[in-house]
Amino acid sequence: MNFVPAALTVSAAVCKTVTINLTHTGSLPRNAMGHNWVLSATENAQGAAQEGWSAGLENQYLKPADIRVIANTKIIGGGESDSVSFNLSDLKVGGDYTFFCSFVGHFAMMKGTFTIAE
Ligand SMILES: [Cu+2]
Repeated sequence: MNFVPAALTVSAAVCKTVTINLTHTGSLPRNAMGHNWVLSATENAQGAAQEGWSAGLENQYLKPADIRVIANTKIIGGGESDSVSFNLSDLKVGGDYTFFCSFVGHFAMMKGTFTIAE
């Protein structure tokens, strides 16, 4: 139960837009072992994840309109995929960002660093 790779680096000079393609390589359905990919500032990641648990699967385990969430895919189950695109111009080069899964209980293991280089 982890992201591969666990660290992502993008170049602000090269990329205006980033697209994340998330694939769930397991086999369990989304209600049992769903995963998503959520980006936030590192200082906001744990709060956004834990407060998302009560929002339920229908809200992708994220508080609706949570301003701490920069980008997210939906929750997917085994064999499924989803993508999300977002604009790098809203983010800071050298900023401290974390991506994580907001499915209940996954935050401790499912997270990684998102780095924006020059
Ligand atoms: Cu997960």
